[in-house]
Amino acid sequence: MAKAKKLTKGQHRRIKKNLAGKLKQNKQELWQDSELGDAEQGVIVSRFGQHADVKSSTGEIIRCNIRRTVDSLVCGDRVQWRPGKETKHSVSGVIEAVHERISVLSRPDVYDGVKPIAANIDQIFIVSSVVPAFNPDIIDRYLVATELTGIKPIIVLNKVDLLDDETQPLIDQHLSLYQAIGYEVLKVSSKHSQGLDAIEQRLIDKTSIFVGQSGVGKSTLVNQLMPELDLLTQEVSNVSGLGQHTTTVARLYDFPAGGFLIDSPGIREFGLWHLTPEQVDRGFIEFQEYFGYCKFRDCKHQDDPGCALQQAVNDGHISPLRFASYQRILASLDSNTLTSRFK
Ligand SMILES: Nc1nc2c(ncn2[C@@H]2O[C@H](COP(=O)(O)OP(=O)(O)OP(=O)(O)O)[C@@H](O)[C@H]2O)c(=O)[nH]1
Ligand SMILES: [Mg+2]
Ligand SMILES: [Zn+2]
Repeated sequence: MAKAKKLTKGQHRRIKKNLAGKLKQNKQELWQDSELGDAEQGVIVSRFGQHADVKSSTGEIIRCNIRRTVDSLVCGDRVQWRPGKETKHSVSGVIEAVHERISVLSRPDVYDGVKPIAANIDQIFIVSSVVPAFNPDIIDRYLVATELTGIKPIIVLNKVDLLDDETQPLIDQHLSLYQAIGYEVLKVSSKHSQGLDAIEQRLIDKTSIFVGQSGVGKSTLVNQLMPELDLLTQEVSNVSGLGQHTTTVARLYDFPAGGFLIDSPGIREFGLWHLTPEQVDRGFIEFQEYFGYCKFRDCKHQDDPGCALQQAVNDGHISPLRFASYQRILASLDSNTLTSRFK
């Protein structure tokens, strides 16, 4: 059998673009004005490619096409949509417009630039756990993102049942740091239904999202909170030691006691390449009172003489762990060759 020739990245992109163009054309032909009912309001439950599921004001979930004029649409968006008088290829309506967002959580993507993940969120539960690995850098990166968007972060340590004498003190040290600077930290085990009340209480009447690495147990937590959903979960791989990216698309669920909960796909890294150093500065809340007091106005806060931040670390006011994490984030902005794509 002839060996299939590998496509170059450029060819892939062109094919994807052509296909997208064709899909758009088809979609335009799909619905005439006379085939659609009156405009209604709804919320996006999930978005996938050219389609999205909308929850109507009566609670029904309707699969819709997306009008070409709608250029950005994610889970949590409030929309105006129109029902089709009949269903075509399992699509029963069209999304016509998106209402202004009160908040949006975004992350940069190598191919697509800055991508929104979810909209109109009140709080982000940053889920971590000892398996696959406790990763405070990812927590810090999410904290920067939330400080810039005004969305409230809550740090969750899941799988406390797996902590042992070696891991517990290290993780406790990190978590108490977050508590000391004013963040809320919840320790839970979804496996043993431990500590879930605290999450439940905070979900009521809010729109919340669970984020974090793949395999930390986001979907397991959702299942514990809403057993009727029975979401797919998967063990962390024995081979790679990593999560298996089981959840593939963000999806919004009604929380029975009021509010919405979004389960999101796990990430490997949370890039902040799209931010300026000044924005990263704003993301470290306990550093704020020291900015502006360095000896040199253009202090890079590395090993510059007279650095007020470094002094605060020496005096025990800023944790060396957080300071090191801050410097790693700043370094990652510099070393990123893709930055130009996001300008
Ligand atoms: N021991 C223990 N295992 C847990 C706990 N919570 C979840 N797990 C296990 O962790 C694994 C991963 O859980 P998932 O819920 O699929 O993780 P996820 O964060 O949704 O992963 P992605 O969808 O890939 O992002 C599963 O095998 C769960 O059974 C816990 O509290 N304790
Ligand atoms: Mg999941
Ligand atoms: Zn400085």
